[in-house]
Amino acid sequence: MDSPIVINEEQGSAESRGWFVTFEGGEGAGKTTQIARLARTLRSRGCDVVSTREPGGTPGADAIRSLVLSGAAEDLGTETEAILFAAARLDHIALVIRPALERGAIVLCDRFHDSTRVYQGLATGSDQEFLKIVEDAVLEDIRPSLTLMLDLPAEIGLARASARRQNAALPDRFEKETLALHEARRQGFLTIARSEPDRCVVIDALQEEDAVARSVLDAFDLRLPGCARKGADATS
Ligand code: T5A
Repeated sequence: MDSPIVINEEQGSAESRGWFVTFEGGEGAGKTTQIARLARTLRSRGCDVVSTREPGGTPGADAIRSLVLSGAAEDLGTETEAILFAAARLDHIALVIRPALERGAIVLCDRFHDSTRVYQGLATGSDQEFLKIVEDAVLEDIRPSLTLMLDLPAEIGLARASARRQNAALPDRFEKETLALHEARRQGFLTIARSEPDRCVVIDALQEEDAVARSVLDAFDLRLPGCARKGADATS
């Protein structure tokens, strides 16, 4: 196995190491919007930024995305769905995330392992020990340096997601579930944030878009100062 990339406590201490930042939260919380904005800001500082998403990010993972979001795997049960997300993540890490981090890039990822912990885990009552074994096997040393949890009432996020769809498509496998379950997922993300405060920052996603972007950038600069400095050095 390759030598491990230490991405947690030694952020940016070696020039060749990148930074792995994940965005998490419920449906329509604004993750895609905010990743695009943060990527633009960081690129304007001269940073090498890779924006990606889960499930997906590679042709193989995108195929699994289509399968899972269509609902075709729903009857197989939550743990099987967790394995499908894990398979997509394994490919995504191998082909996109690890190579980008190894060359020193900032990887901004729309959902990652916390989504499995919440959607297939905390909010479902499935076997936590099983999910932990799968998570450790897939992630190995690839752990986010920073996770931005975009938080807002589930009802509002769902309304935003629905407005964006403009009736062009039906809600996917997860969007169509009950409001109570979406609220349970919101609480699941907040529970993770409380239990891992060194990694997670909760962002008030109810604010208007520019204010959310400022909160995201402030959290990024505060938590990953070496990363901001590296970008500034690159442009000077
Ligand atoms: N899943 C995923 C699992 O179950 N397990 C897993 O392990 C993983 C990785 C993915 C689904 O898969 C599940 C979770 C999901 O259900 P997806 O289509 O990728 O499905 O869905 P989401 O990740 O939820 O992405 P969405 O596109 O629905 O939401 P975003 O990205 O959070 O929101 P965004 O930025 O697209 O914004 C939604 C709308 O709101 C507006 C935007 O313009 C857009 O129209 N908006 C705002 N409006 C007002 N104020 C603001 N501050 C706004 N910010 C954005």
